[in-house]
Amino acid sequence: MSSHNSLFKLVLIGDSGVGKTNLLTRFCRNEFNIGSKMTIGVEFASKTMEIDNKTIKAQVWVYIFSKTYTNRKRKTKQL
Ligand SMILES: Nc1nc2c(ncn2[C@@H]2O[C@H](COP(=O)(O)OP(=O)(O)OP(=O)(O)O)[C@@H](O)[C@H]2O)c(=O)[nH]1
Ligand SMILES: [Mg+2]
Repeated sequence: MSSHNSLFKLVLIGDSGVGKTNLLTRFCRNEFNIGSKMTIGVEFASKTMEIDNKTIKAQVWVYIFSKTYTNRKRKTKQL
């Protein structure tokens, strides 16, 4: 038997440095890292919640949308 009633798969797509990884860690682990490194490849995490007596599982995937290492470097300089 499945451990959950519903499974949602979420995909976060966006330019480098916009905050995808921190959105994932905040949602799944309630963590924020001001000095997070650029993600290489794909990231994945999941979270299980009880809503209206149902077990809901969310799987979150992070993909890098563009080639923009430059964007990340530009944003880092602005901080
Ligand atoms: N102040 C502030 N900084 C944030 C927020 N979200 C992310 N950051 C910072 O912005 C930078 C980039 O965040 P990441 O979550 O690593 O961004 P990313 O989209 O995963 O970047 P890539 O892995 O390069 O694609 C990091 O220094 C974070 O600490 C936010 O909500 N507020
Ligand atoms: Mg990232």
